[in-house]
Amino acid sequence: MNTVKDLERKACEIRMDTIKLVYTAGCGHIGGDMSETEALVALYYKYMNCNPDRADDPDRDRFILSKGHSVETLYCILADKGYFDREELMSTYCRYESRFIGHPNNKIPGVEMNSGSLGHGLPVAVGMALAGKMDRKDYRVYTVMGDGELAEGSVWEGAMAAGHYKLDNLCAIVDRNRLQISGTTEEVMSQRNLEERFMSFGWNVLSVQGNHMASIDGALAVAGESVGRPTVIIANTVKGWGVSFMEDNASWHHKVFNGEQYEQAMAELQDRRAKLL
Ligand SMILES: Cc1ncc(C[n+]2csc(CCOP(=O)(O)OP(=O)(O)O)c2C)c(N)n1
Ligand SMILES: [Mg+2]
Repeated sequence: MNTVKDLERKACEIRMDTIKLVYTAGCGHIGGDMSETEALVALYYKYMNCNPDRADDPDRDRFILSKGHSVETLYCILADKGYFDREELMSTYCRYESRFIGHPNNKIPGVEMNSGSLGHGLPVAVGMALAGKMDRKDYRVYTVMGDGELAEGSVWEGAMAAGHYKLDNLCAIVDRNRLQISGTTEEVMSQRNLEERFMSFGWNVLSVQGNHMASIDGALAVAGESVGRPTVIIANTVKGWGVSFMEDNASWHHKVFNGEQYEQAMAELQDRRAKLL
């Protein structure tokens, strides 16, 4: 799956699966799921060397969803790729005794790290990338962080270490949707001069429209060419992207659809998908 149109179609299908999952389970972090979809789809369907038949392959590329609350998109992708049964996910997600809890669980094939407590994905990704260098392995490490998450001090320790060790096998993506749990990042903890801050730690910095597949695709290709510097892609996104009434609305950080909203969301995405055929 290499063309931008194929990836756009896949992103639309993953959004529909994610919405169905959240509606069926009655819980989930749907706003951040929608903003990160292009990045995760481009990674899993084009860039990452990973295979469900060899989920523990030492040479696999690694992905850490540092903003672990938006796990529904990741689970829908892993199910679609065959890491586990889609029906098990759909029927048990967030239910009592299910292995599919509401955040990434590393007992699930394909999940590298438990996350949900924000601020830990980048430091662990740095460790994995450094280990890859020390072991002379060719694998790459990717992580997706939220912009609210950047308020955690551990993110900046990780950023400093990645620059120091010249980890060009590391690519971090910031889901820059400008909202966090209870309002705008500007109100809660402003994130000004993000590009300059990463640059000052020795990173290769790319800033793109994060819900535009061709832009994310291009940035990931450029990240793969970086020599001697880790890459950060500031993905300027819209929280809730793809469903009109959810877009750029903080109240959809962690809200569940009623029946009417569910039907409308699915209808909008079906329309979009039809245009992509
Ligand atoms: C250490 C920590 N503090 C607080 C929370 C509660 N929390 C869950 S999601 C969230 C907002 C995250 O916002 P952002 O990183 O921007 O994610 P997105 O907008 O992509 O959903 C917060 C504060 C948490 N999970 N971990
Ligand atoms: Mg955010």
